[in-house]
Amino acid sequence: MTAARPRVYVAQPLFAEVLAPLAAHAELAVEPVEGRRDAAALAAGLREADAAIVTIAERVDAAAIAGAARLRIVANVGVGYDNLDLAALRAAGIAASNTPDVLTDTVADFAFALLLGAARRVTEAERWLRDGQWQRWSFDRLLGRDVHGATLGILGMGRIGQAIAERARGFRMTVLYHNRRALPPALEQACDARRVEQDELLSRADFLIVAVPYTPATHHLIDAAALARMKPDAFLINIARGGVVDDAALAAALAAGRLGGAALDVFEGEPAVDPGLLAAGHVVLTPHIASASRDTRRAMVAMAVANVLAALGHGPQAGRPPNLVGG
Ligand code: 8YV
Repeated sequence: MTAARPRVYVAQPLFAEVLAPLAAHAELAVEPVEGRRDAAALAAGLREADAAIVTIAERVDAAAIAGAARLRIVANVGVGYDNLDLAALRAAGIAASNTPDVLTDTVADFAFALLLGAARRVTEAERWLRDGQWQRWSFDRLLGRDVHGATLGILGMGRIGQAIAERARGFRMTVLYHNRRALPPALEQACDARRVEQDELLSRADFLIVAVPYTPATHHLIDAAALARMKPDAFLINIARGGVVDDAALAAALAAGRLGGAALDVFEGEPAVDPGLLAAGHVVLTPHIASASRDTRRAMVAMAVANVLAALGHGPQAGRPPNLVGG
């Protein structure tokens, strides 16, 4: 008698050709339609599964895995994994993995796209042009802020923060950062960045990029008090997670003219966006696409596939999924 093939639940219709290697070893149950799974749909998908691939759109908590007796691994497609309840997974003996490194450069590129877009008012200028408002040329219209030579503050100096610092060199920016721990001196020198306390970072940055993971400790790290410490013409860029920035406080600060502008790829309660942010001027808003390049999104799925294959006992890392998180 041959053993039943394991079943892999994939919570979103991810690139079929990248998922294909799984089919040699497992039955694939891929959700056919994109979208946010409600708790019942997710629990139903996980119940029969030996492994699962999920995205930020799925919240994998104790209720979601309550009936998942065979589940061995939840492979998250994303470097951030605040959508996974690691304690619940650990208690149930289920491993969890993420997709570090493959997206670092793509996300750092996008952080600069947001920074430049906000500083030079790119999206605002395009809206103005498309609205048919360009009737005559004017010397002082849509004046932006210079990026070259400005002071860049990076809050969170992990891999992505360091890749952002590397890019800032080309703009001859002064780079300050804050991280719980200082980088080793050689790395700090390579990044040409200097560690300062958080308050100094807030008060000195012309452009502040938020690049910390979302945890209970970083919830509303940028709140009304933090925003009040920033220069009145500074720009805030959030590529981390909604929830690290208090969006309502940011909207209020922008409405009161207490910041130069903002650029946000992530939002509290996304895909909903605070109406105050939608209404604010000098703001660039994008729908959580910092890692969304053609190659990187595929590489992220391939990494999740490798983690699942390893958890199911296949491939060079059989039994040792390479990107486990949560101890
Ligand atoms: C992904 C991200 O879009 O990696 C992350 O943490 O936020 C993004 O790269 C998201 O995780 C998709 O699931």
